[in-house]
Amino acid sequence: MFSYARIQEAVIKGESGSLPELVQEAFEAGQSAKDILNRGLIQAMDQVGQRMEADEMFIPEVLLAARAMTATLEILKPHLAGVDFHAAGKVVIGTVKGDLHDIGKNLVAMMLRSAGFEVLDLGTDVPSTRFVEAVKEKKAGLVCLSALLTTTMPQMRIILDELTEAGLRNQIKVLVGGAPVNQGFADKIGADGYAPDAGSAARLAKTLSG
Ligand code: B1M
Repeated sequence: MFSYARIQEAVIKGESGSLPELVQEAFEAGQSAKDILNRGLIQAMDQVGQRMEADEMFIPEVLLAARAMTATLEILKPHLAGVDFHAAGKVVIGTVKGDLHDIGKNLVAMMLRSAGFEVLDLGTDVPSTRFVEAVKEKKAGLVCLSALLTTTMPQMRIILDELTEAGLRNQIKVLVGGAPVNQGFADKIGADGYAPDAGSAARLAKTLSG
């Protein structure tokens, strides 16, 4: 028997195997792909984000949920023609120059995608000039910067300065994160926001893009 609660539960528990059948049941019950996306998958990932913030879900479980969400999206994609899937906005994300850590950044990118953002992931060790170019090319509204080393955190200020020099700063919101980063540092360098984890990053991104 179809229910959105069941789809949400399957995504949250990372039950990739049961999702094709649940999606099929939803279609047979007359639900549209758009509804399955918004009322099933995206709401489930919102809950994942909240549970992560509350320390009720941890990285391996979040990765499983994100994988289940991605696999289900593949099933829905052919039925989603015409749906503005990236309605939340465009985001450029990367780990700053000199820094090769990408597990947290990948998690943030996944949560942003799940929240409906179109995400351009520049990878790791990304020079400041590349962030500026990407914002211009992509006409992004948001940049998310990740740093895991105290020695690479200063890159974030350099990127903010270069966005200002390029005349882009007033068109774009900048979010920062990563283990050594905190709200005080974000305030000091003039970032628009700081998020301690991927769930709150996606939530803050939505608020700032709102
Ligand atoms: Co490195 N490393 N590492 N490392 N490494 C740390 C970060 C370290 C704390 C370990 C330690 O000494 N205790 C330490 C940094 C010390 C410091 O500067 N304060 C360290 C060091 C020193 C180094 C090297 C210099 C070691 C060496 O070679 N001597 C070297 C540097 C290489 C380089 O980057 N140039 C190095 C290398 C590596 C590996 C390559 C081996 C590997 C990275 C593999 C990879 O990422 N593909 C690695 C790893 C795995 C770690 C630890 C163990 C784990 C990091 C991780 O993935 N955590 C780490 C110690 C630790 O944190 N316990 C450590 C899990 C991940 C989910 O968390 O990335 O914090 P995190 O992301 C979180 C939040 O921070 C937030 O969301 C995520 C969770 O939801 N978040 C954001 C992250 N980015 C965000 C962006 C946002 C918002 C939120 O945008 C808005």
